[in-house]
Amino acid sequence: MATTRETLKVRPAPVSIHTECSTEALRQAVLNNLVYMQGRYQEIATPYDWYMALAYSVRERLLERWVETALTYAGHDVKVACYLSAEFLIGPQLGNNLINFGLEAAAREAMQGLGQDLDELMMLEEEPGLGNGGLGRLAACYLDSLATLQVPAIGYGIRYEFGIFDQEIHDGWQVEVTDKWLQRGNPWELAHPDICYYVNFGGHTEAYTDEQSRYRVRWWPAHKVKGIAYDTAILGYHVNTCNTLRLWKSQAVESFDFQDFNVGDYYGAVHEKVRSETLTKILYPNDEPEIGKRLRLAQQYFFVSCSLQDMLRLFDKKRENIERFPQLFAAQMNDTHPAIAVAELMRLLVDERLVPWDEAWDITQRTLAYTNHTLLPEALETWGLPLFGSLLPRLLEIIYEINYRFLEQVRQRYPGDDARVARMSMIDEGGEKRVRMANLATVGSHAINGVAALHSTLLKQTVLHDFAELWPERFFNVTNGVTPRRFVVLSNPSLTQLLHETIGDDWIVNSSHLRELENHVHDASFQERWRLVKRHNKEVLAALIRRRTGISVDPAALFDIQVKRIHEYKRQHLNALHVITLYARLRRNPGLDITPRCFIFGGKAAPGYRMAKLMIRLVTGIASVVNGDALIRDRLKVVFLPNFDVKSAHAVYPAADLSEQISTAGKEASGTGNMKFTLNGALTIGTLDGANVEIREEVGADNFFLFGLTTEQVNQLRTQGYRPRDYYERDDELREALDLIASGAFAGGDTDVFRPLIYHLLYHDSYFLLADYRAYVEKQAEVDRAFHDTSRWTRMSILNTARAGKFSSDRSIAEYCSTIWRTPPVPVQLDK
Ligand code: NBG
Repeated sequence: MATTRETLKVRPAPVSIHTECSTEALRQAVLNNLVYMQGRYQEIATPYDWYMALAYSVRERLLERWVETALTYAGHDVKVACYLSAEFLIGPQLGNNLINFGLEAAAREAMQGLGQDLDELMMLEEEPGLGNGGLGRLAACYLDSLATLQVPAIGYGIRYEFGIFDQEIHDGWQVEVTDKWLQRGNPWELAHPDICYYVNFGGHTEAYTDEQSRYRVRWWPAHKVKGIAYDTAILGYHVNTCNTLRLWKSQAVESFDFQDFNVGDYYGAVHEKVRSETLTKILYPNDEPEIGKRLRLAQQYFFVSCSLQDMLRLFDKKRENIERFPQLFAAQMNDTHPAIAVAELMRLLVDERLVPWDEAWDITQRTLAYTNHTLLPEALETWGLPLFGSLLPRLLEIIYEINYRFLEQVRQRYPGDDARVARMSMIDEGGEKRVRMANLATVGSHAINGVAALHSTLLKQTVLHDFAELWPERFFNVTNGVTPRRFVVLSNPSLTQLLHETIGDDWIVNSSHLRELENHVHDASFQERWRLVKRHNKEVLAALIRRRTGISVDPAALFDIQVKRIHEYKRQHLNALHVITLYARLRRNPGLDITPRCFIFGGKAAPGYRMAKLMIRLVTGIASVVNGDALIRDRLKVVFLPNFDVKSAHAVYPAADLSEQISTAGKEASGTGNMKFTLNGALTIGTLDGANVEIREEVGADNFFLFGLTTEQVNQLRTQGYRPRDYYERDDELREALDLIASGAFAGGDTDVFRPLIYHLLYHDSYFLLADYRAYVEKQAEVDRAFHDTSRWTRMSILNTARAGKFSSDRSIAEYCSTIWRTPPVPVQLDK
C-alpha cells in the first residue's frame, strides 16, 4: 500500500516550541536549542552558538512542511522533476529560509531580545561552496523556483566534503585554501544512512544465458562504494512546499572490509575504506583539462547511479508498471556531468529489471533531457576509452550498443555520409579514442536545450548541428533566470522596501509586475529615493571592501563591477586595459575632468589555469599603482575583492552602477550575473553575447551600453586572418596601455611577469581583445558622460529593474515544466 496520511498511525502532536512562529516561541526555541543542541548556556555562548541555535530553530519549523510535502507527493499520482547536477551553489541558508518562511521579522526581534544581532549572526554562516560558478548557482536558483511554484522536485548531487577553494590574495597572486565548510557542522542537512545504494566500479563483465534462455550480462566489479543520502530542505517562498536537495556522500561497503579482515589484512581493509570515502571529498574546479581525472568520472557515475536507483525506489513504492516511469519522473541532466545517466538507466532497466532493450530505451529517452551550458570546445567532456572501460566496463558496453543502433539510424537516413556518421558517433575515433558525453546526452534525451536564445541558435549551428538536423523537434531554448528572493529580497532589503511602498510585493512571485515601476520613472521624489537606496548599498559594499582589503572607496564614485570566474573569454583583462587607459590619460593630463570611478573585480581562477591567475595579478598590480598614486586623487580606485562567493555576492550586485558583461561574442552561453545586476538597477556595458542580447531587448537599446564585434564578425575576422598586432600599431592608447604592462609598471619593475599575457595578446589574442578595445573605450566614455546626468542615469537604472522581470528563474522553470518536464504544480496543505 502506498504511504498516505491514513496509513500513518502515529503523528507527532504539534509542539508549539518546534513549530510556532511568534517571536516568543522562536525565542524559547533558540534558548532550548542553545542548551539541547549546542550544549551551551547563555553566559558562555559564542555568537556561533547563537547562530547554530537559531538555525536549528528554523530547521524545526521547516520540518513540518518538509514531511507534509513528502507525504503529499507519496500519496498522489504526481510527476517529480529530478534535477541531476554535479554542482549546487546554494549559498547561505539562514537568511533565505527566514524570508521564504516569512519569519524574518520575528527572528530579528527574538534575537534582539537575546542580545544578538540577526545580520551579524547571518554573516557567521559558512556557505556550502558546492559549485564553481554560474552553472551551480543556476541549479540553486532553479530549486528555489521549483519550490515556490509548488512543483514536486528533487535536486540530486554530490556532498563534497571540500567545496570550491577559498581564495586569498598574497603579494597580488591568488592562493587557494581548502574550503572546510563542514568543520563546524551543518545545521541544514539531515543524514539518512538508511537511504543508501551500492555503486560498482572496475572489474569485468560476463555474458550468459539465464534459465529462461535470455541473454544477460553480469558485472563483476573490482569494488563497490556505498552512497548515503544527505538531505537539505528547499522551502518555497510563502508556500508550504518544501522540496529536497539530496546529496550523496560515499562510504566504504562494510562487507568488503570484513572479507579482508577475515584473512587478516586489517590495513588493507582500512585502505579500502579510505579509498571509497575519497570519492566525494573534493569538488573539481572547472576550466582545467580533464585529462586523467579518473576520480571525476567516478564521482559522476557515483552520484548518477545513486540518484537513478533512488528514483526507481520511489517509483516502486507506487506499485506501477515500469513503462509509467517517465510519467512519474523527469530527469534533467545539467550539462554533460550527469550524461552517464543515459547508460546507467539502461543498465538498471535491462540488466537489473530485465526490461527488453527497446522498451528500456523508450523509457530512458522519455525520462531524460539535457541542457548544454557551453560551446567552448575545451569544456565539452570526453573520456579516454581505456580509462572509461576500466572504470565502468558494463557502461561502456551499453554505450557501444546504443551507439551501434543509433548510427544504423543515421546511415539509413544519410546513406554513404561516413563523415556525418563519424561526427555523430558517441566515440571519437580520431586519435586516441574517446567517449563523447555531449553526443551520449543528446541521443538519450527527448529534449535538448541551450540557456539563452543566441546560445541555443549557435548550439544548433555548431556543436550539435547534425543532431538538430536529424531531430529539429527535440531542440529548445530556455533562457536562464535568477531567483528574485535571494538576489533582491534577501540581498537588497532597501530596494525591496522601496518597491514594497511603491508597487507592493507581488513582483516577488510575479516578476513581470516590476513593470509597474515605469509609472514612477519621471517622479523626481521617487528618483531621489531610488538614488538613496543605491547610495546605501554602495556604503555597505564600501565597508566590506575596507574590511577585506583595507582600501577605502568613495560611495559617490561610479561603481563599475565585474564579478565572475576569471577566464580569458570573459575578458577581465579588457576591463583592465580600460583602467590603464584612464590612468595614463590622467597621468598625462592631471586636470582632466572625468567621473570618479571605482573599479571592482572579483572571481576565482581555476588553480591550474595560469593565464587566469596572471589576469588576477594584473588587476592587483594595477590596483596598487593607481590607488597609491597621489596624482590620481581618488578619481580612480581599483579593487580586487578576494573570495567572491554567494555571500559576498549579496553585497556586490545591489551596489553596482555599471555591470561589466564583456565576453567575446559567441562565447558566454548565457551569464546569470548580468541578470542579477540588471534586477538591482545596474546598467550594463556589454557585447551581444549570451543573455545580454535578451537583456538589451527587454530594457531597451537606450538603456544599455552596447559595444564590440558580433559573433558573425568575430568568425569572419578569424577566417580572414586576425592580426592583433596591427591594432597595437595603429592605436596609440592601446599601445601605451600594453607597453605600460610590458614595462613592469604594475609588477614593481619586473618585466617578465606579464610577458606571456602580452605575447599572447599581440600574436594570438584568441578572444579578440585588441579588436574590441577601441569600441569598448569609447563606449566607456559614453558611460562617463551619462553618469554625469544624474537624473537620466537614475531613469535608466529604474527602467533596468522595471524591465528585468523576464530574468526571474520562475519564468525559466515555468518553461521547463510546461515544455520539457510536463510537471504540473501540486500544492501542499498543512494539516492544521
Ligand atoms: C556556464 C556558462 C554561463 C551560464 C551558466 C549557466 C558552464 C559549463 N557553463 O554562461 O558559461 O550562464 O553555465 O547556464 O559552467
